[in-house]
Amino acid sequence: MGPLRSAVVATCRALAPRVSLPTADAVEAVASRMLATPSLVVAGPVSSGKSTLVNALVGRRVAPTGAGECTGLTAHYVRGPADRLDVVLVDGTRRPLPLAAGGRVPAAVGDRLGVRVEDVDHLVVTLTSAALDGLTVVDTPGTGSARRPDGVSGARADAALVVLPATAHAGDLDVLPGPAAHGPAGVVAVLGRADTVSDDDGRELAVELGRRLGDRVGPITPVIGLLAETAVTGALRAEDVGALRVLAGADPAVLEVALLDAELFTTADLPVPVEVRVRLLELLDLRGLALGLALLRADTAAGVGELCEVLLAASGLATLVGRLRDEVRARTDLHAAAAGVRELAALGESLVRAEAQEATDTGSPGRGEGTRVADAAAVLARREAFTERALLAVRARLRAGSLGLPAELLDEVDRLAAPAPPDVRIGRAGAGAVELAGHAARRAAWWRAYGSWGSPRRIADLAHVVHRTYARLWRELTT
Ligand SMILES: Nc1nc2c(ncn2[C@@H]2O[C@H](COP(=O)(O)OP(=O)(O)OP(=O)(O)O)[C@@H](O)[C@H]2O)c(=O)[nH]1
Ligand SMILES: [Mg+2]
Repeated sequence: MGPLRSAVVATCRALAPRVSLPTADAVEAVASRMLATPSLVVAGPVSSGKSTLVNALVGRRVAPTGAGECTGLTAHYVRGPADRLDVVLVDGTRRPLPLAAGGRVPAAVGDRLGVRVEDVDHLVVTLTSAALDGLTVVDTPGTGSARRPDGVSGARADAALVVLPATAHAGDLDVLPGPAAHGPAGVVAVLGRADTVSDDDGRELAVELGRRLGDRVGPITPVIGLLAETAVTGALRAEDVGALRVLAGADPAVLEVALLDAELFTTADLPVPVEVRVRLLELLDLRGLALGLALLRADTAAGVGELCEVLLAASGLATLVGRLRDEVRARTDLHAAAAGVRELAALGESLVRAEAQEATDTGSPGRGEGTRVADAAAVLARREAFTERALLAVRARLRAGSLGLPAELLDEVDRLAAPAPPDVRIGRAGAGAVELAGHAARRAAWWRAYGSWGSPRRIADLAHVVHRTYARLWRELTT
């Protein structure tokens, strides 16, 4: 757990013995949420490739994937001592259910348990997979799916991975769970199934998609979830590579045409049985096939390991995991702690109101615990590191275009809020500490002045946050 969440927990622990039991319970609940493993919700339109990416991220082919609406229930993938599946019903009870063949989540969970699907709230899939260490991954039904339960958009999440098709539009982002409401931080967006939408690596398309979505989700990177899943889950077998090797030796003219289309590939005159071709398509699709054939033509001795390396490199999974680590894990402490502070503040406020009402009704003064909770929240919120959170909120508002700041200042705030080392954030990459400190001090002074020129309140607030961030960086660089 990071330092900010620790601070929130410490405050809660100090507060609990000094308030009434029900309030202590509410305060404890805030603390226990700080201790929870951060969760990443994977969201996006139907069939965008969410579950396939979930499998790649957890390193196992466990989430059901397929054409058409496939994921009907939200599923939480968590780390545990043994593989198991639990069905959590709407009434909160949990029922264990065996995983299906190959360790996959079975279809028609409701039928198997003898309950109606409406009575199922979500699934909890516990896996021994080390990839889930410190991160719970939540797969959701596609947005716009008739089967998507109402609860999904309200799901608690520390971060979201949005998997979008090339045809996505801004409306597809409205249904984002949790963090989207707080702006781009904590949201990583990708163009899924990038192999099916373009012949190149999909980068240009992703940039164009980002432009169309109007910056609400930050940069969009292309991923080929299918190739990542095949490469990391051990799905590819030696006989698959053997079949590819046979294909690699087939008539190049026939192959060239066959690789244009899945149906052509299964019907073409090729020296490999049709059912094997179907399996290869499921594992690799046309792009993966082309990559595999190119590898085996260049190196006939290449095996499963070499092919998986090629597939993984083409999939973009490493870039995605890197972004998730940077943007999500680095921010998690801040987001979760800021949420905790907000919860404490809201609790304090509602207690203050209730006590005031009670005082009017009964004439007796309240216990004053509302003020105690609210004060504790305020002390936490003033802590230095929470300015970072404020900075992210400012950046989110700027990106939404509601402040009308000149472009170069917008860029400056954007850079300052990025999860990067101080020299990059200050805009002097590679500079020494003395130069950096000097620049931070100048920008701190500039922003303070900018905020006090009788500027409107919203600009003054923003300038204050930027000023404090520079001041803190300056202090870090000079001590
Ligand atoms: N070619 C290709 N196919 C993919 C890729 N990712 C997923 N698919 C296929 O696309 C179909 C849908 O993938 P899923 O992962 O089930 O998509 P989803 O977003 O979870 O779908 P829903 O749960 O129904 O909303 C499946 O047939 C996958 O095999 C990819 O990167 N490339
Ligand atoms: Mg799915």
